[in-house]
Amino acid sequence: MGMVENTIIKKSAEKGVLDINKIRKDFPVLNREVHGKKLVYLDNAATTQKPRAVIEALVDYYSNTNANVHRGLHTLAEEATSAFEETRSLTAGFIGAEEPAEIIYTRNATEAINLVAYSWGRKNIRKGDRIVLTEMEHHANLVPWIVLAKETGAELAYIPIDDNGCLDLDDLGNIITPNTKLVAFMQMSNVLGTINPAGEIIEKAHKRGAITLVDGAQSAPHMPVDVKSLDADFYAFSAHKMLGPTGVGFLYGKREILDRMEPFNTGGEMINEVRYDYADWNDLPHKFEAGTPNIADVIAFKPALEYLNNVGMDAVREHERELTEYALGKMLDLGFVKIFGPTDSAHRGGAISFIVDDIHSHDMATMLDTRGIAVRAGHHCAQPLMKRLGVSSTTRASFYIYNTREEIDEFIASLVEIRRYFSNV
Ligand code: 7TS
Repeated sequence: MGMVENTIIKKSAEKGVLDINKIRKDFPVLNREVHGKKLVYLDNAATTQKPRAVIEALVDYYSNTNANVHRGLHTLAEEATSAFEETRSLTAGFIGAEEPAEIIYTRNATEAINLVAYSWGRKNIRKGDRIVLTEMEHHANLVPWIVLAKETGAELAYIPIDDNGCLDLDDLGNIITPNTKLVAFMQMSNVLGTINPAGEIIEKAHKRGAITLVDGAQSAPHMPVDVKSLDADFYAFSAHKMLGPTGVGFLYGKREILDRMEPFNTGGEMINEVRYDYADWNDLPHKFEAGTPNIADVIAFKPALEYLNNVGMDAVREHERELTEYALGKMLDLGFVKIFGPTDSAHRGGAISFIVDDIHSHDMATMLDTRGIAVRAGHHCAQPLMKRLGVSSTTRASFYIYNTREEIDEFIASLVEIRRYFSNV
């Protein structure tokens, strides 16, 4: 990573892939206490914490640059524009896009998926067409298609999950029918942790002539991703789940598809020529970026990507795999924890959904919080999946590069105490 010295990856003789103590020093929030206890942040699937470099980039931008992009000819505007576009190039490289213009800035992964549903979907999906999703989708990759299907008269079909929380692909050839226009699915589940075989699904979809959209909100932050070798047509993800600021998301799309699409929002910045009765569109990526974008947060995402590149996504994945294996082993050993999703760390990421006896997930999360442990409880924006699993909610612990085995030990000890507390009441 150019000038950034790579001291984060440990030498192979040492235990663990990453020098976690060094990493933890880069995240100011990890020093704080919650209810008098040291924070144990296990809600990374919701959003991750930010390294100092990201926080400083925000302050630096507003302190020293702050100008609108792509329109000014003064020094500040030129600096802002070039930093804004540098993030785009780095993002393109991070996911293996052919060129930066294939990366569209959005507010989040949700907006990226909606962009496809509106701009591509409303032009290409007709009555009788099929949209294939999976039973494990987040509402972000579900509701836009439910709305589109309702508007157009298209039908929705779902790739089922098996009892292990993995996609059952046995019947994929029949689910992706010749009238299927779109196959949209998550690469990694925010609830089950499952890593789906994206390449295989994309290949099957393409054989039927369907377009594919990969919801990478949980995968891009946690494993190496290469959209070109996947051959994904669209790929959506969010900066805030990968060390970056909130308010920035990305839609990757193949140029030949994006070029044929109509804009999503219209107004300034996205036009080529406007007359009182006419408008045509700017080139990619600006065609899809109407109005003043989230300049500061885009610029502050660059150090987040540099941080991940410096650690290396293979090392990120391996650290989380080890941590997940450790946590799953300990949780299963307790004998009273029901885990949803695969228990083999090779096929899953670090989001672990669970329930303990009949303790409500909200009670569990509240009790963990009193011990300084942050987890999420609820339906995790996957209500149909909850129904499929036969529960109304789960508690979820999810890991990232700064989490340690000691934190998992504290989490496990807390589960034991909380269960004892509730069974005594
Ligand atoms: N897709 C998946 C798989 C997600 O996990 C999320 C957010 C989104 C899309 C939407 O991302 P956004 O940045 O547009 O909001 N998932 C979660 C979660 O699991 N807990 O909080 C947010």
